[in-house]
Amino acid sequence: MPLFGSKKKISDGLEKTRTGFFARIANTLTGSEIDDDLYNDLEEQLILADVGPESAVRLVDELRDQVEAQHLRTGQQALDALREIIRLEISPEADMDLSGRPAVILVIGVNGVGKTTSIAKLAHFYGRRKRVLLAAGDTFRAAAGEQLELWAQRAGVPLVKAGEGADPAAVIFDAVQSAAARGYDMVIADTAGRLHNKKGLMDELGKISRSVKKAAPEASLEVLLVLDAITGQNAISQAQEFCKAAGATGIILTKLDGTPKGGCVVSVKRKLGLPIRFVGVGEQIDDLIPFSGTDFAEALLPGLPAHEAGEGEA
Ligand SMILES: Nc1nc2c(ncn2[C@@H]2O[C@H](COP(=O)(O)OP(=O)(O)OP(=O)(O)O)[C@@H](O)[C@H]2O)c(=O)[nH]1
Ligand SMILES: [Mg+2]
Repeated sequence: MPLFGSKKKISDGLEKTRTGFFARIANTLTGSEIDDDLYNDLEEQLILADVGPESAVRLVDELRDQVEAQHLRTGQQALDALREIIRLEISPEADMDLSGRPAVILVIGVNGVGKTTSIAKLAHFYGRRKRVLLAAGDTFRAAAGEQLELWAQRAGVPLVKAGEGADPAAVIFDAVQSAAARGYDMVIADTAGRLHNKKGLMDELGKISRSVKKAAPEASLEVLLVLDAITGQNAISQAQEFCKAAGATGIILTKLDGTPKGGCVVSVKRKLGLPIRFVGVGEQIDDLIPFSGTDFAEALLPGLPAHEAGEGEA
């Protein structure tokens, strides 16, 4: 069955992952008897797909339990069970908090992971339904403001910007205050790239978060940490420190189109204790997908008809 809309976008964005390591996982399951060799192969392949060793062991243990408890006999049944295990593993427990007036989304992360591009995509995504204002909180890197200004124009969304070297907390304060006064629904704020071990820069993120509440007591705040899927498990290990220091509430996983090892999707939530909210699958303004556990589990390990259709392409 051909896929349409966002399902097609997910499937295309995950193409390298799906037709690479996860296709092998699906083939291993559907082509073998369920025995110890199969579980060992599966664990190895999950690790190769960058699911991470701990998650790989846990997924395989869980699968083994379910196969026994439910008396599953065929590889196809085991595949369906694994898809469901992955779905539960990655699904967010609740939606993002966008209840405030305005709803503020602060975007943070290390250098070059795709923060500014993701903000442009978020502006495009929310701008169709809400009144969105952007805040150019990266006052550190030369030309960062101009880069965001260009994206803001493309997304058709206004921008609050100050000169290079301005205090980012002040820029974001102004944006939130002006959004509240002018009836905007949402403020999406950029920040300069930083490493978690630079204490001064990490403290600055705390100051920015506090400035949001000061600017508008009715504001809600989501702090989305951007991770680059190409660096996969390494990015997740580094992010553990980052999350603690910066009070992140969710993850944007970018560049999933650029890696066959998209398995890190599976371990982000458990390892960081934070749900993935959006996934980047390209450099264009509409290459951002709101994260759904069901859709991603299905895209990684398609059910039988899509899988058979997919085999011809691989
Ligand atoms: N293929 C692909 N490229 C992406 C994606 N997201 C961002 N990029 C590219 O990654 C590069 C860096 O993106 P930026 O948005 O400037 O990253 P940043 O985190 O704001 O960088 P700094 O502000 O320098 O810290 C650009 O070339 C983007 O086009 C994605 O989902 N897929
Ligand atoms: Mg940037």
